[in-house]
Amino acid sequence: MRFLFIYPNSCKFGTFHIGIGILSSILKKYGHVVDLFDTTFIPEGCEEYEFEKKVIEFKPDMLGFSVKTVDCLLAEKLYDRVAKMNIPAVVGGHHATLEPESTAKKFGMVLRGECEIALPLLLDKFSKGESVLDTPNLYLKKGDIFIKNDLAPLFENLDELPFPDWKLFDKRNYFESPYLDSALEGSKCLGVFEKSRGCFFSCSFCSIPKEREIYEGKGEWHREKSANRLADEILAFKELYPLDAIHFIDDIFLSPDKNKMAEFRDVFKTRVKIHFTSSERAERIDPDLMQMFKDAGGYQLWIGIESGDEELRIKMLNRRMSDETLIKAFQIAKECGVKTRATSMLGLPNQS
Ligand code: B12
Repeated sequence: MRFLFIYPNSCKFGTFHIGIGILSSILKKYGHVVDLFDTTFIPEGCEEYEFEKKVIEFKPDMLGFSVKTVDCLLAEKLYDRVAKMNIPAVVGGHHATLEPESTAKKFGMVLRGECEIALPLLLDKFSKGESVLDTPNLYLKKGDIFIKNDLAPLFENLDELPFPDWKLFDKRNYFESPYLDSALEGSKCLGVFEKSRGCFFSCSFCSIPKEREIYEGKGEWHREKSANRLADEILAFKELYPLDAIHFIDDIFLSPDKNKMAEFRDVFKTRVKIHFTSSERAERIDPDLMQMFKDAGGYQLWIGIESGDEELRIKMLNRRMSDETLIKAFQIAKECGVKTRATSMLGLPNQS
């Protein structure tokens, strides 16, 4: 089958999309022909025209939109542009997971949640002309009713994921990545990787707690790759591009298990030897873990403050950390020689 992924990146922040990358590798393994329409480097206003051109050229049997809420309007415009061609479409990503009904109404098919299992199944059935109605994760409007299928279990062993299809994306995602701003000065080629999945905190502004709820009873939420599997992946990327900086997209980076973190340090020190940046929660930072982060090649750590108002942070944002905890976390990082970057939100309700 010819499958066209669409990444309607309205904010134009140019970084590799890991989800599409993994799904593309899986689909190619099953023999499908995959391409990508990524709006990241297309000037604003030209996306619809370029999309129509791409669809005419590639002739997909199915369109696969990856949609975050902010990108929903752009996704709809793109879809409308080619609607007359009657190509079936499936939508995945966080918006589709959280808003399946309105998404299915607009586009037809939705696959909720993690789709490493569901998407190849959908394509398999579709290409054989079989009914897709029993595909896990599927949400679909059929006449006046919605088909709402159960989710496949969470992909348990992240070591079994294929390496993402890095070549599917424009190489500017690596050589002009905005994450290079946080990397060691002089770095030229940055790759983004995931070490783990599944944040177990419940910040009120974040969509992950809702997704965790949807996955209740479907397997272990927090999962981690082994250090050697992760190193293999990074070194495979390095065979393709001259990688000299890494950003990990994990919501929580330091392993809950200190032995695992020690293993990560040893493997990264000996096999990978490339500096990296990532994010972490202030209350999870302790001197031992921070030292291991540094020794493994950790260059900069992003720590969420979100609001400098302790009461608002705790009561409104449900981030139960005191000013003291935050200050201590930054101090520990500094003592270990790790640079820090704070993330904060402006204009929260009731603020001047
Ligand atoms: C890395 C990251 C970024 C990076 C890179 C984004 C990217 N290219 O994917 C950057 C910094 C650019 C970024 C920016 C933003 N982000 Co962000 N980001 C993340 C983060 C931390 C990890 C995403 C990731 O790579 N996950 C791992 C991969 C494997 O998962 P995945 O991409 O979701 O893909 C899986 C499924 O979604 C699904 N799937 C995905 N695409 C498709 C397509 C099809 C056809 C199918 C069937 C399935 C499918 O299957 C995939 C494999 O299981 C998540 C939080 C999280 N833990 O997921 C937030 C998150 C996705 N971001 C979020 C937000 C809000 C934003 C911003 C709007 C922030 C802002 N204010 O500017 C922008 C939007 C930019 C944009 N257009 O993408 C929200 C989205 C919520 C929502 N309702 O849509 C999240 C969930 C964070 C949150 N806590 O709420 N982000």
